[in-house]
Amino acid sequence: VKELVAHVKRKRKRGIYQEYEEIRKEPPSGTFHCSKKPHNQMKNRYSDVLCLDQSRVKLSPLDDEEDESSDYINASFMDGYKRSKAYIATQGPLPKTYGDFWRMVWEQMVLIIVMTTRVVERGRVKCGQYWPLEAGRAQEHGHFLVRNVRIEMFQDFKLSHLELCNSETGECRDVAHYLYVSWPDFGVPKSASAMLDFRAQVKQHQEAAFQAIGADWSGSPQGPPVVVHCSAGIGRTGTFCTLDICLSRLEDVGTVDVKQTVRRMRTQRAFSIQTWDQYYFCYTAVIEYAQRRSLLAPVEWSDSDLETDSE
Ligand code: PTR
Ligand code: PTR
Repeated sequence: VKELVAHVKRKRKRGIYQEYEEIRKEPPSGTFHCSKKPHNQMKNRYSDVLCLDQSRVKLSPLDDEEDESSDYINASFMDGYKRSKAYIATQGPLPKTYGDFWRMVWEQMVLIIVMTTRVVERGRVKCGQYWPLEAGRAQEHGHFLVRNVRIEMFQDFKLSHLELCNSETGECRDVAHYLYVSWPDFGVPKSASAMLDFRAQVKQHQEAAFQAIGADWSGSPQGPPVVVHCSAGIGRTGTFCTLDICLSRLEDVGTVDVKQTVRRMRTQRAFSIQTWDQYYFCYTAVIEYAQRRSLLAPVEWSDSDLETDSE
């Protein structure tokens, strides 16, 4: 971590900006054929945010369906720290993809959904209301019934305990829905503190949930992926997952590599991390975390460290 601080100080904001620009210039490492199929275009929230064929999440094709693209959803598997397919990064569901979204959650045995956008921001719709907002309410999507059992309010997030029932099989499962509300509409949080608390809460929940289903959490934990989404599923989603990966590695072996983490992530979910300040935030959040855990003495930042356009 000390090296990380030295790296940030040496490069200053501008150097980190250049590091991000390098990553951004690299061409996507794969094709987007499936996302571009005429049948599928309307299933993408943004025409310029497509998913790579190699890592896309495939839905089981619907039986009585003339639509040969019924296996498509704009969602990508992403590896975590020492864990393949730790996350599914996806866009905020559209009304016409609510059924597909819940089908994916069911098929992939998802237990936790992390949402890092609000439904409406600055008067613009960023994501559909694909789950029942109030406790006691239910919504039907295809052959799934989603019921909001109970809500817990926290300062920066809201946890809805959902019950997902499959009317074809009669089975029901509990799914936790974490809605993070404190991400500013533009840019990134000034302090990472709220985000770090949020991540800790999700992680704790995940460990408990995995234990409950008998997954081996120690060593190289396996278990169902966590669904993470924002509006497009690349900016804030990529930032959250990068931070989660970097902190897991820091906890395990005491090192961090933001650049490689983001480059690797981009081979699974193209365009992950959308702005350079999201990228810079990953660095400062790791440093804040290390200080909190007393892995690092308080860092003295001089103004010149934080200048954007010094040479
Ligand atoms: N996609 C935009 C661009 O390429 O310029 C940048 C952008 C990034 C837009 C993030 C919006 C973003 O976040 P939000 O979902 O909060 O509007
Ligand atoms: N076409 C959109 C834009 O350029 O604004 C794509 C986009 C939207 C990209 C939102 C990123 C966005 O942010 P996030 O992934 O955090 O929802």
